[in-house]
Amino acid sequence: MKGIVIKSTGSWYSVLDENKDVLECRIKGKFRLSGIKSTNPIAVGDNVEFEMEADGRGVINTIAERKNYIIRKSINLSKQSHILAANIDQALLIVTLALPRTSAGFIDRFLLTAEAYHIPVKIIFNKIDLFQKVELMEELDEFIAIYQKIGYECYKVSAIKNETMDVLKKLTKDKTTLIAGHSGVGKSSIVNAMDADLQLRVGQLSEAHLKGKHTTTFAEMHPLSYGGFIIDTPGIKELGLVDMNKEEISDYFVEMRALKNKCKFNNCLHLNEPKCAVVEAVEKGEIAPSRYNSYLSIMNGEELVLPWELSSVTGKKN
Ligand SMILES: Nc1nc2c(ncn2[C@@H]2O[C@H](COP(=O)(O)OP(=O)(O)OP(=O)(O)O)[C@@H](O)[C@H]2O)c(=O)[nH]1
Ligand SMILES: [Mg+2]
Ligand SMILES: [Zn+2]
Repeated sequence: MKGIVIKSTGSWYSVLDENKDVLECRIKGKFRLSGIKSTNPIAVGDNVEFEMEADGRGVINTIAERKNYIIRKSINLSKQSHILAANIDQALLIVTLALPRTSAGFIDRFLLTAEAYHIPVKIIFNKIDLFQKVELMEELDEFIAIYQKIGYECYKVSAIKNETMDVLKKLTKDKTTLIAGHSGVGKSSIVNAMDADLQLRVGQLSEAHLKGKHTTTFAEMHPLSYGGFIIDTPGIKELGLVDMNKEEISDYFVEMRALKNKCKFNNCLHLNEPKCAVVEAVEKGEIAPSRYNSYLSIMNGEELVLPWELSSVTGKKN
């Protein structure tokens, strides 16, 4: 029998089979994945094969090859990673300029990582109901213009305005979508508003810290009533670092990559080199200063702070 893992609780996995029944399964023997040391061999999003046992529970015996996965790196010395989810088609990066305000630096770091692993990202600006003032809306539109100009689709939504959810339903239908973003930006609220059949826990914003509490604690995949799956990930809790060469970084800033061949030196790092097309574009206002600043801070080795690392490396059963 075949199915897809929609929840993992350590030793048991909930598997949605081809008849849309959810079965509890465990793993037979040991699964080892090449390349990574992981605390969990199977994650939500994994396509698996299993057999039913006499007690009505299943035993997973095969994991299909993954097209990608995200892992959360451990922060202790064990070097073990935790696979959060596999086989992701796209990410919706939920951000807001209301509380807790998302920084351009965070968005740019997320986009960089997603570009590196070829996961398409759409940016969702939530909580627009809080933007009554014209100045705030203008600020929001200026912010959005930066990302639209370089090719990222942006949408303005509010989890409490149902009419703004229609576009998200279209975007997510029949796809496996990772819902990403800081704690408290409204990921779970948006998912609940997109599909009335889902009722994820929504946290209260803690006024004292102006940061959300971490209401969602582990990744879980939710089948959408209109087709497709949503993976609601926890907000930032542990921080994962992405290893990337300095030479590579501008390849994942799409507007810089486009200018690469116009720099005088083909190994130009777009810092102080003469006749650098990227620096010229920044001076002419063609590249947004905030984007270039994010680039500089990453080049300066300032932490590439992301809640997880995306990976396109295939994990296989030995
Ligand atoms: N005014 C307003 N409040 C919102 C909106 N979306 C979410 N909220 C509120 O923001 C708070 C956090 O929402 P959640 O949906 O729990 O946020 P989350 O991103 O899932 O947070 P974590 O699970 O901790 O990562 C809750 O108090 C929501 O009611 C919105 O569009 N407008
Ligand atoms: Mg949540
Ligand atoms: Zn250059």
